[in-house]
Amino acid sequence: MLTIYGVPFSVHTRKITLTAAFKGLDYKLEQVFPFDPPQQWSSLSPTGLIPAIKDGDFTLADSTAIFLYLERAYPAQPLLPQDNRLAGQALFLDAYAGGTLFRNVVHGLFFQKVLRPKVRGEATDQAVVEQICSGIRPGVFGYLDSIAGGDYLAGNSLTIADIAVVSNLLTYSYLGLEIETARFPKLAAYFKRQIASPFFGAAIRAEQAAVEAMGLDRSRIAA
Ligand SMILES: N[C@@H](CCC(=O)N[C@@H](CS)C(=O)NCC(=O)O)C(=O)O
Repeated sequence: MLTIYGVPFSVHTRKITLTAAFKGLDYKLEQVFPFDPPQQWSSLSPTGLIPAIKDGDFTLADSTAIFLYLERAYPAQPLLPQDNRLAGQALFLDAYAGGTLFRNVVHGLFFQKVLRPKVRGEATDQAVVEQICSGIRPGVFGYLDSIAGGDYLAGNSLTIADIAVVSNLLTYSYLGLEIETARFPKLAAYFKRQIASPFFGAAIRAEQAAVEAMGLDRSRIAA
């Protein structure tokens, strides 16, 4: 059985639990908080970050490396399009989700609104929240809005691009923050459609207990 190490509300762990679920893989999620890792964690994850996996005697870290491994090891139910150009676009959007949407927007907001008050016992720095929301977020959401007109982000079926972007937007929503319909109409509608789908709906229900235990806000997610 595949073991995935991480926490359910982590953007990158969710990318892998969703990939495994889409492929119908039998997996268990073993809880690892990157701020309080188990002994020998660095042998599984050299960066110290989550997620990592164990598949038989094989271990691997980094959500994109893990995704590409799973895509090749379990090719049924593909999440990368056959078409070379669409596959390239899907991988670009996965990189954009991890390198720009997460790194520049969601990570900082999660750190300020959840990790500082709930884990570190420090106050949220509202100036940083404001700078991310008003200074950085509009450009990132604006780009995503410009490409979010269809049912899916790369081609005509669900790909890793949708999983990576929706995973970020879910964690963003758990911060009690909105994707404003008037400002980002296509992105807001795309996200609403995705989370209403049976696939994402099941994932949202599966993580509900962990999300509530962390004191996150589910009010923007109608599961
Ligand atoms: N490139 C890595 C990024 C993973 C990552 O940033 N994970 C976050 C949780 S979503 C983490 O471990 N954060 C802890 C930290 O920043 O120390 C991947 O795709 O797996």
